[in-house]
Amino acid sequence: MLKLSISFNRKVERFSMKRLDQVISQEGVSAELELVIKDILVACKDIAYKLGQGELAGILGATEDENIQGETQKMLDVISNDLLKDTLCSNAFVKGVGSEEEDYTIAGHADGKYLVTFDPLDGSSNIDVNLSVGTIFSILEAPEDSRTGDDQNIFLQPGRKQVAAGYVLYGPSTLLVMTTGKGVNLFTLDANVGEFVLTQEQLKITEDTAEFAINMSNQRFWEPEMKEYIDHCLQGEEGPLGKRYNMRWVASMVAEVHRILIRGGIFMYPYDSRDPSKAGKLRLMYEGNPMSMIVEQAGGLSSTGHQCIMDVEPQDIHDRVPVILGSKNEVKKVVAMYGDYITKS
Ligand code: AHM
Ligand code: MG
Repeated sequence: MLKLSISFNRKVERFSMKRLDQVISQEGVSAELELVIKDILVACKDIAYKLGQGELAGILGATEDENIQGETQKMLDVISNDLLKDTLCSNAFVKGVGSEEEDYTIAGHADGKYLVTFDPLDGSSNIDVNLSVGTIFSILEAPEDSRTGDDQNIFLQPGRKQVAAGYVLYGPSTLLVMTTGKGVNLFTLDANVGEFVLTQEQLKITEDTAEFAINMSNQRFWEPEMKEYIDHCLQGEEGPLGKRYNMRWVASMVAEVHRILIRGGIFMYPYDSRDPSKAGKLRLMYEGNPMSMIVEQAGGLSSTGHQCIMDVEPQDIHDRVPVILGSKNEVKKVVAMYGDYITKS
């Protein structure tokens, strides 16, 4: 018993007890941006609480509505969206917001400096089965002399222009993973005091991996390059990649990216031919771009197969994008299959 308590105390001491605001100010982030990030997290703490209540609060299950992407909205999709939207639109530094659950962008304050896009509850097919879901956010600067935030054109900037990106993972612990362009830090919500506390600094994704994540049930709709890569993985030691692969699929991008940050891996939601008019399932401005910024800041790579995700020029707030991201050397192998684009990193 004594031994156990000693090692437990050591573990606690090892954690830096820095709070989120201390970390952000060390990164030289402006006071305005800090207030925007803090407001996102105020809403996320509320979402975490509501997810914890679940059936007790009568908020599981679907609504009768669909979002602009034709997906049925869950009650918690709508609640999470309202919390983020209402909190951010009353922040004086937010010019506008764009959300997976809103048809159009919404104006905040005319003089606001920042634009925020978010997926309020990603992986929401997991809600009713009590599995991990998350909130993803991306922050851009509003162009100077831009019109009000209900003009979506001011949002249409490539991911390279993001000034911050992050996600909150609602799992056994509530975690925040965030970057302001100075590496990636992991914070754990201490629910007793309602603060995110730094629990891991400067996350780095391992360069090599033997673990892939893809929805195999879509295999027949993939492009030949993706079919070939997965075929090589499945051949294991005897195949051209020369190693045995493991597979994971949580159906929650936040959970998949988090696993990759912690132990390496590759995540793919590639283009598929189910609906040829769509470039992929995932959305560029509030899924692909923020996750790419996090992954690249942690030393990984992200690609559509043909170009870096953050170089894609958006045409619409709800644009879709093929996503291949994770451990650098494995992403390079997939990209090499497509042949017409070699990553610079
Ligand atoms: P959502 O934003 O509607 O939840 O959809 C995005 C999610 C991702 O989190 C996940 O990677 C993917 O959809 C799972 O898709 P599938 O249903 O094909 O497993
Ligand atoms: Mg999503």
